[in-house]
Amino acid sequence: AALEQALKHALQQGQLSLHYQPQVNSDATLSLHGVEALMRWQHPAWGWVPPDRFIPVAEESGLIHPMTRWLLDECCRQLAQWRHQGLTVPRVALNLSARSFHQPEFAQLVESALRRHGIAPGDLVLEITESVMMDTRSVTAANLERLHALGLVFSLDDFGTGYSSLSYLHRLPIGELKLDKSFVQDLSTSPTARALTLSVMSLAQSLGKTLVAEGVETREQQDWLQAQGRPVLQGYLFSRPMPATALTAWMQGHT
Ligand code: G
Ligand code: G
Ligand code: NA
Repeated sequence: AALEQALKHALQQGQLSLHYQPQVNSDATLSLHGVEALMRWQHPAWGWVPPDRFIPVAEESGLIHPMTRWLLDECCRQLAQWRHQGLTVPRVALNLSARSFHQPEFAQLVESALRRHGIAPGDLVLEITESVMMDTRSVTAANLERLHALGLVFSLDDFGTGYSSLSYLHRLPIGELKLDKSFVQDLSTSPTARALTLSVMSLAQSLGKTLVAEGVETREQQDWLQAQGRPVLQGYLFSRPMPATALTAWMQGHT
């Protein structure tokens, strides 16, 4: 309850911010594919509170709804600002809670954030988990359909760790799979991790979906992944998540 009160206050007082982590293409220059927005909370007394602690509290209390409205608006505002500054950030991916899809007005919220900042639907990627895919509620299906029809891209996060029922991959409008970072981290030590990574890469390719490999920390992991295909790469090897202002400098140093 203390955390919930503090979080409510944090939202009102502007203690929440977004950090952005680059995602790079498997091309010669490792060109920028996009960035993932990750929520950060700096409490005046407690310091940084990790999202793994405050997101569950936000979900249980319903605070996730105003937080998600803020997240959508902030991502669109930042993307518009980068473009105004002449910075080529092709797209911003953001993490959504399954609960957002239970709100009948959710698709409209996304649409109005895009319109407010003049952002094209295809420039926003919505990262969702399998729990959204497995959700049989009609309100969830309606939101997914409406957002897909608008032109938003869905990315299936933590792929390989959940139920991985493959049937929804052709039933639902998923444009991208994000291979869970646990697989990448075990590549050098686990033949099973290598075999699973290969099958997910081949699955993505045959279904015509983008594959993002997360948690790439070493050159060996990068080289192995690129020897198998052309995944989008994300991880500390390229950059940690950073404030929007730092991305400008990172992009100058990167190219
Ligand atoms: O950034 P970090 O690795 O600490 O994030 C930990 C977890 O919190 C990740 O699983 C990530 O998906 C989740 N997370 C980070 N930012 C957001 C957000 O804006 N919304 C939601 N729903 N989850 C987030
Ligand atoms: O579950 P989700 O995919 O949203 O998790 C993203 C989280 O992973 C972010 O909080 C980010 O800080 C973290 N992350 C990003 N790159 C790396 C990495 O290379 N190694 C590790 N261990 N974590 C990473
Ligand atoms: Na994510």
